[in-house]
Amino acid sequence: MSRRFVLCLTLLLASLLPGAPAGAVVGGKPVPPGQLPFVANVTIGGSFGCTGTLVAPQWVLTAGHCGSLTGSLSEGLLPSPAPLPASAYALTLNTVYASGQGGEHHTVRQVRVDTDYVPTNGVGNDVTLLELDRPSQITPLRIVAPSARSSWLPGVLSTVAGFGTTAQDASAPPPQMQVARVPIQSDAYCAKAYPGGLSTAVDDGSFDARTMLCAGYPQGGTDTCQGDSGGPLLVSRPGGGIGLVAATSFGNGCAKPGKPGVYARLAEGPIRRFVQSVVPSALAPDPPSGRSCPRLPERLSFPLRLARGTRATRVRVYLGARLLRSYAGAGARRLRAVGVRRPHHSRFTITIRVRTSAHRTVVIVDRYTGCREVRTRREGK
Ligand code: 4AZ
Repeated sequence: MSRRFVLCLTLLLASLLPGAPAGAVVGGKPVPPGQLPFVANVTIGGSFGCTGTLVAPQWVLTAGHCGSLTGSLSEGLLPSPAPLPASAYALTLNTVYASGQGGEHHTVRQVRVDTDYVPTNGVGNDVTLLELDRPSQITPLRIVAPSARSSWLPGVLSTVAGFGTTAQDASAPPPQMQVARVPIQSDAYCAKAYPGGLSTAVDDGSFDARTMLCAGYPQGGTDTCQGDSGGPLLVSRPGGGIGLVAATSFGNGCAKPGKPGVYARLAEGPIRRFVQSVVPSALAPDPPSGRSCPRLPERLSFPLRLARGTRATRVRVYLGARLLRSYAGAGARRLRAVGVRRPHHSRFTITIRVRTSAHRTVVIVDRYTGCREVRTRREGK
């Protein structure tokens, strides 16, 4: 479906009808064997270090401070894109056990730290891509498409996982990968929690919404912790399945009240562009292409771009005459399009009814899959 169509639908949105209002990990639980096979246990210099995610057959994404030769501001060091030697790494996929038992073992061929992982960006741009010695047999987990933005808005309950410690003062990580669920918080909340300057050692670090998001309960209790760095923050995708949205980055301690975990924002902004430049296949396409349309009468939908916080459940949409003709044929006379959002669902189902002298045409548009289907029925039978 054309972008212009979506744009026009959105721009020509004539009325918004107000509808119904509208621990690795601390506080988590062990991941059952066989689950989250794409989560990597990354060891650096032979000792437990970081977590990562397989984002392409031969690439694991981890934190910038897990790849930078010069370390991070949070350690009182100066971040830089100068990488640690590839030979320092070993990593394991497809096992929940820290021992690596039963897993797929890899060495690393190349280390690519985000080119903007520099002191002027504070603790931001905290991403490294590790090229593996050979392609993995595991299905990678890709970074979600920007059009799926509704899946990582504040309030969404995300899933975090990693091989890190289950308490802030733990001396060693647990024997099994941990998983927990934490709500994504608003940028304003995150900025208030991390108002500081450049160094987390001094003042908690400062939140930069361009390259970070944060997640956690206001009362604390559940969080990522030391060794989880680089590991995934996952959400359910609107089209089904799970997607990678962010990577564990830093925090003031672990699971403290008012100190949410901070995550590198992968799915949009500067970090997305960095990943695109090195491993384009790590990004889910926007919208997914090459899929055939679901069979009618399945309901299709697409997300309308509405101002944040809008709680509309019904929108009325008008199309210009030219677009109308292009969708419904030369005889199209009248059009009504109504989008309906079910409560707590982020997507709108758009159904467009067109009357011609002899036909009633229903156009169903799905922004997410790029599908467009037209059904025409003769009036009067
Ligand atoms: C770390 O040191 C670390 N509570 C990771 C995440 C958090 C704190 C520390 C967030 O790897």
